[in-house]
Amino acid sequence: MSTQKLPNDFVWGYATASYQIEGSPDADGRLPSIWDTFSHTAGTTKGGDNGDVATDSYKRWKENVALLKQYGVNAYRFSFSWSRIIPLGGRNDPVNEAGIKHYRALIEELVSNGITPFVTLYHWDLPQGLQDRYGGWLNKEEIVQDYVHYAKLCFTRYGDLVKNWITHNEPWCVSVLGHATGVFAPGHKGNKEHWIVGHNLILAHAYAVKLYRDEFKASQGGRIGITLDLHWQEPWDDSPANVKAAQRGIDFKLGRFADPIYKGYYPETIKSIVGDRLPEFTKEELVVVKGSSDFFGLNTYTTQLVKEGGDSEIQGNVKYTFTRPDGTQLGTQAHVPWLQTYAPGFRSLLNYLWKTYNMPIYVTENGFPVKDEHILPLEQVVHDTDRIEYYDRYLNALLQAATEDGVPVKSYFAWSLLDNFEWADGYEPRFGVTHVDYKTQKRTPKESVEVVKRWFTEHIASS
Ligand code: GBH
Repeated sequence: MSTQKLPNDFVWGYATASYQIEGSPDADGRLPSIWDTFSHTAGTTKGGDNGDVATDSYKRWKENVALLKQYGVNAYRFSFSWSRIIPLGGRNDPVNEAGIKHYRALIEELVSNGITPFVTLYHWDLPQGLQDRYGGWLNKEEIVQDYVHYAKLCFTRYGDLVKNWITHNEPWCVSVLGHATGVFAPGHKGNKEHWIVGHNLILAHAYAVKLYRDEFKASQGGRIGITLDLHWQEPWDDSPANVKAAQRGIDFKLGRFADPIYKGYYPETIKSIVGDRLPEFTKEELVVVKGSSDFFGLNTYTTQLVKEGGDSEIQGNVKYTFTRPDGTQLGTQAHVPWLQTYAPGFRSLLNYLWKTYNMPIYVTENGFPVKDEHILPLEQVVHDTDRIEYYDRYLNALLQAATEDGVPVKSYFAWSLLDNFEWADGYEPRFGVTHVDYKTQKRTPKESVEVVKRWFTEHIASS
């Protein structure tokens, strides 16, 4: 095991998102988001689950900060519910002081406990008002202005204390799951809308960053960027066709956002397949888009083996599997079908991002839901061996990337602080390092808490 250490300013903690933990959908003037509407529509989520109560964290936020403190973190990543701050969402709609006050109190409590807040402005819960008014992310002229206005309000009200901003969480999910496969809100299907939505998400991000840099950065001294998601894509074997397929798979999942933002253009592989369904940036827009992130925010959970073929344009006409050519599985199976533990892929991904985009990397999510944890008795739940194995391996892969490969990794946020509402999968998968009893809201730390805490105590340099 490597004896080298992460630098003493290394950022680590846990991540959450507003709709997944808060509950209290009607409290203090909040109006619905598209996730309230979607999860209340029959057939959209497992068991008909919704975020009405979740982990009750709108009320129990102090308890959450106390847990973070107990867990030894130096940072916490969470998101704002836009419709608590501007209930209808738009630039001419009323601002809700009660909503603003809630996040102000949370931020102050974090800071006074020595925990650095990392705020995500948009983790998928668009105000329903904007979806109804003009189609939400589909309407470029409107959504870019409304998003920038919302961002400006947040910089103004919180920027004295918040120095780390994330514009969007995983625009791929908003685009593809929200507007192509339809498994996430607002539940649209098709092969055209998601390219428009992705394009508009990039623009909204870029104009919010421009505003921050023009009007706030000098006085507030913070940083701002976007978080993208990728399962590392490893060719199934070394045949040239599969090697090429893996790169195309990465382009369709990550490059469609990362290349415009960090390099200033869409990948050729996408242009050649999607043709004129892919919107173009104007010259003026490109100036704003290119270089519009101070860092590379990364959410990653697993690795996929990639084969050429298949007719899914959304995934770049490649096929995915966890089964190696010799018939073995890639790693330990999680409760969700899309996740197996494979830490070497994490190390490869960190190297790929550094080599391709040359930006400091903030890992903003990484975590593991233990198989069948929702039906195990609590004494077994807390003994979360597969999660411990996962964190141990992924953290050591991160350390190797940072120390042996020289990749500038700046943060690690484990997903998640608490078991929570796992979107279309409802409450069944449990990603938390803290067990939540949804009947009583009692929190119980799982053993992984101590393992992660000890790991960081031992692997961050003391000065
Ligand atoms: C993250 O998404 C989210 O940011 C977070 O809110 C979530 O709770 C966490 O991961 C755990 O899932 O692609 O149709 O097979 C990670 C990306 C998107 C991967 C949804 C799994 C499953 C649906 N995830 N995807 S599908």
